[in-house]
Parts: sequence; C-alpha cells; structure tokens
Amino acid sequence: MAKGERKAGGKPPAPADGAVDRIPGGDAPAGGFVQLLTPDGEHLGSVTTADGTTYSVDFTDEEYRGFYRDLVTVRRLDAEATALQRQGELGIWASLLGQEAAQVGSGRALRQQDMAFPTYREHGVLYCRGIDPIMPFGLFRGVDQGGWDANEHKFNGYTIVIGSQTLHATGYAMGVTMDGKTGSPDGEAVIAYFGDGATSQGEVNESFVWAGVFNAPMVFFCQNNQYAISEPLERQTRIPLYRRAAGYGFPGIRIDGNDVLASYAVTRAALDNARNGQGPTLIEAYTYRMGAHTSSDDPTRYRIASEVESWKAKDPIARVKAFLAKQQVADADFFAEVDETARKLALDLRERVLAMPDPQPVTMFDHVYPNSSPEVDAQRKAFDEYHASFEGSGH
Ligand SMILES: Cc1ncc(C[n+]2csc(CCOP(=O)(O)OP(=O)(O)O)c2C)c(N)n1
Repeated sequence: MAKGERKAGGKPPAPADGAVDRIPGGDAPAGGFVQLLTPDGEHLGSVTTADGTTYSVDFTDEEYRGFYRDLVTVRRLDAEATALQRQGELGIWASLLGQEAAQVGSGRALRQQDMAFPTYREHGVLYCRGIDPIMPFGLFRGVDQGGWDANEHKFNGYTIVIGSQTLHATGYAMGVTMDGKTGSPDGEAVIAYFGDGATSQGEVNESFVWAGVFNAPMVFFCQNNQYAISEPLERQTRIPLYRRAAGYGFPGIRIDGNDVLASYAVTRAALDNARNGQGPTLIEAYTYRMGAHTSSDDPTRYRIASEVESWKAKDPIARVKAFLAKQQVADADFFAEVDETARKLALDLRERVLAMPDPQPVTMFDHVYPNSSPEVDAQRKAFDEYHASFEGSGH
C-alpha cells in the first residue's frame, strides 16, 4: 500500500487540530469544546473560543435550580416511558437518557417566537416548549398519529425519516425571511435537531447548502450521541462534525453536550446571530446515548460496558446537583422535593397513558391530509366495508 493511502474500512486518522478548536477548559475530546460547567460541578464563568467569541451565563439561584428541576423531570418522565414500554403499554420508545443537558439547554435558549424541528428523541425540548408531555405518547402507543399544533407551540411534529426535518426547517426559515419576520432582535429564528447519523444523509447536506447560500435564520443542532443505532461515529465522518460547517460557509462549534449551561449559552448566541441576519450556525453537542437506541435495540451487542461507565462520570444532572450543593443554593429538602414532584408527574403521565382509548381502526385515515381527498375517502370506505365483514368487528 502506498504511503498515505488508507486501508479500506480502517480506523480514521485523528483529526488535525485547527486553531479554532483550541478552547480552554474541560476534558475535551479531540477538537475541544465549549464547556461552562465541569463534570465536578465547577462553574467556569466564561469561555473564549480561539476566534475571540466569549460565552458566559450568569443566572439567578432560582434559575440554576430551574435547570436542575427541568433535567430531573425530563429524565424521570423518560424513565417512566421506558418502563411503560417494557410493560407492553407502548409499542416502542426512543429514550433521551444522557442527552438531557443538550436538550434542556437548547430548549430553554429558544425564545417564544422561535420555531423548532425535532426528531423522535427531543422529549426534553418538547417539555421546554410547554407542551403537555403526554402529547407524543399516542404515537408511541399506536393509538393516534401523535400530534400537536405545531404553530401554537412553535414545535413541529416528531420526524422519524432521518434528516428530513432539516430540509423542512430550512424551507421554513427561508419563508420566515421572505415574510419579513426576522432580521431584528425580536425576529424569529429556527432550530433543527438531528443526530450524528443524520449528517450522512443527503437531505442534511442539502439543507446546509441552502441555509448557507440563502443566509437562512437558523441553527443546526446536532446531538452527537456517538451512535446511529449500532453505527459508531467513525463510520459517519473523518473530521469532527462541527467542522463540516466551514465547507458550507457558516460557523460550526462544538459544545460539551452534557453541560446544560454551555448548551444554553451557545444556542442562545447562535439563535440571536441567526435572527440578526448573520445566517446559520452548526452546533455539535458532544454527548452520549446512555440507553438503547430505542426499546427495540440491544446496545450490548455493539458497544463495551467500560465506554458506558466512562460517560457515567460526565452525567449531565450530577454536575448541576454538585454545583448547586457547592454554592449552597440548594439543600437536601430541595433535591427531595424535585424528585417527589417529578415522581408525581410521571405517575400522572402513566395513568393518562393507560387511559388512552383504543381507536377504531378506520380512524387511521383521519388527518392524512388537512382536507378530505377522494382517494383517501375511497380507501376509508373500502377498509370500513372490509372491516365490517368480520364477525364481532363491532360494526
Ligand atoms: C431515511 C431513514 N433511513 C433509515 C432510518 C432508520 N433509522 C432510524 S433511527 C436511525 C439512526 C439515526 O441515528 P442518528 O441520526 O445518530 O440519531 P439518534 O437516533 O442517535 O438520535 C436509522 C438509520 C430512518 N428512520 N429513516
């Protein structure tokens, strides 16, 4: 093999360090990342990237406690959903375990007028948008199409076709510009969520081209949780994902995805840049999927226990708890009350999920289009007649 030639399927070389990557603070993986709260709960105050941008947060004690409450709540609700699936009450569940900080930080950074486009895993962002956590459960239980009013909540429907929502978001963001709804501090910005695996999809790369060329007011928020089901990151890319942005002509930045403060600060700044006419940013939230891809997956078949253990030490919630305790702005009573409140919410969620009525099968034809269509009407009629032909069908 000639010098410099790469063995097909071999491990990619370590990425070369560029100046923009050298960011102080934290146990950075190759390439560095923005971190404001260390795994030990040390608040770094501010961090300046090599390009001179400074990120900082300065919340009130109440606000810091609020972040903790959000993180604990979304983890508890997620655990309840996993339990419900295991008990046969949900067909499938895509857990957010380990990704709470990326989601709560970015979700709280959204201003009310901003629009978000999720995948199927953004339960934490959904919660931050003020949507009743029950809303996606009809989809996962298979009793409705799982929807909410996207315009009312500024949160689009869950999207399972990998990467497609980045195109929807880009088109929407271009529309926001055409409608004159952005370009000022009060303007609208758009965020698209996707995973590391999605970055290999044509749609995501196409959306990068369009958003870059048309200076769309948007943020691409990639939760790099290291795996696309069983495919590890090194099968998706030869360079750190955030560096892809340079090829499309807009900034890319990597954050510690397990740090809720970094997630908040960088997303808030990127959204504000977008709404102020400075175009898109790609944020790579470097995190880890602590659970299975979905409840249909067994991760022990493709990743080793020691890797999972090493990420436990970077837990997104433990560091906020350590910070609050060190600052003496939260005591044991507070932590117990947060746990108890989250437990009650989870219990309420469980009861409401179990009470969801089973639909008549024919209702699957509802909401295919906003208005009736002759084709769907004909299919509904044929299905109804077929279903009625069975004894005991209830017709
Ligand atoms: C277009 C398309 N291809 C394949 C799938 C099957 N699929 C579901 S999830 C997934 C992996 C996605 O990985 P990633 O983008 O990293 O997101 P994560 O699930 O890790 O959050 C795949 C391939 C799909 N849903 N859509």
